[in-house]
Amino acid sequence: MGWKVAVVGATGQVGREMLNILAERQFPADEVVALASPKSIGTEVSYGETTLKVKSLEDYDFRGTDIALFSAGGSVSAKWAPKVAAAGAVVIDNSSHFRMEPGVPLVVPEVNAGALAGYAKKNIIANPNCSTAQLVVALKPLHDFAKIRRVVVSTYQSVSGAGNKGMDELFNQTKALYVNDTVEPKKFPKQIAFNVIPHIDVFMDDGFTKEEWKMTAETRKILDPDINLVATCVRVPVFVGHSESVNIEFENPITVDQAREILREAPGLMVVDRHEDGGYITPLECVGDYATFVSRIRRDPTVPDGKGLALWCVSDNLRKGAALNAVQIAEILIARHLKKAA
Ligand code: 11C
Repeated sequence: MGWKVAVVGATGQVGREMLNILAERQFPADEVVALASPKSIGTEVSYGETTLKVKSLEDYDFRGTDIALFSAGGSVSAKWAPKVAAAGAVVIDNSSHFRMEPGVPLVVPEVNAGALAGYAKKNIIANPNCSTAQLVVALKPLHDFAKIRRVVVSTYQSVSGAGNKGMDELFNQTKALYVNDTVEPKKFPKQIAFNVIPHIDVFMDDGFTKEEWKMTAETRKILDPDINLVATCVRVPVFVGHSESVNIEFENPITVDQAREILREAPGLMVVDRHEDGGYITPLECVGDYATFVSRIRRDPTVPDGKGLALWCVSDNLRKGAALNAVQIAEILIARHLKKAA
C-alpha cells in the first residue's frame, strides 16, 4: 500500500513543481490530492500524465493523509499546518513561518537529514528559503573539510521567488516597455524589467532585509550556529533560477583544486568550471534541473594563508529551493521514519 499525499497551494509555482516532482521521481503515492483556497476549486493541475481537480483546503478532511506539502504562504501555514499536523499528517512547510521555531526541524537533506529524527515533536518540518537551500548544499562539503568562519554572499534572485505575480510583472513590464507603454510597479517596489532591485522581503530595524536575515539565521540552524554570514539579496529580471556570488573564509587552508574535487563528489552538486567563454552555468541553464551548480571557483587573494575562496552558485529556485527539497524530505521520511499501517 502506498502513501496519501496532499499538496497545499497546488496552483502556485512551487505547488505545481511539487506535483511535477512527485510524479517525476515516482514517489510511491496511492493518492495525491491538490488543495488550494476556495477560489481555485476545480482548477486543473497536472500530476504526471493525469490531471487533478483542485479541492478546497478549508473543507478537506486530512484524516488518513500521510504527508502534506504546504506552499501557500506564511499565513496559510500558520493557520492550517498545526491543524493538519494534529490530524496525523506530517507537514512539510515551504513558508518561513515555522523555520526558526524550536522543535521544528529545518532541513536540506544533503546537509542535515539527521535533524528529521525530531520531526514528531510537532509533526511539522520546515523547508528553507530558496536562496539558503542552494547555498548550504555548496557550503556543507567545504565546511566539513576546512571549517567555514565567514561567508559574504550577494544574490541575484529570479522573479519566480515572488510567485505567479512576480513572473507576470516581469513579463508585462517587458512587453509594455517594448511598445512604449507606461510601467507601473505593483508586486515589486520598483520597475523590474531591465533593472535590478536590492530589496527582497521587508526591511528590518538594522537596515538588512528579512530575506538577508533569513540567509544568516537559516544557514546557522541548518549547518552551524558559529558561521558568520552577511548577505545582500537582489531581485533580477530572470524568470527562474537564483544565482549567488559567494566569498568564503575558512579556519584552515583549502586550495581551489581541493575545493573542486570536494564539490564534485558532494551530493546534489555539479561543478561546471572551465576557464573559457561560457565555461560556467547561468540561471537559464539550471531550470528544470535538480542540481545546484558551482562555477568560477577561485582563491580569494584578500584572505591570507590560502583560507579564502570565491565561487558562483546557481540553482532552480522552484526545485532545489522549494519543491524538490520538500519531496526529498518526504522520501527520507517514508524510507526512515514513517510506518504505513498494514
Ligand atoms: C524570493 N526567496 O526569492 C524568496 C521566496 O522565505 O520562503 C521565498 C521566501 C521564503 O522572493
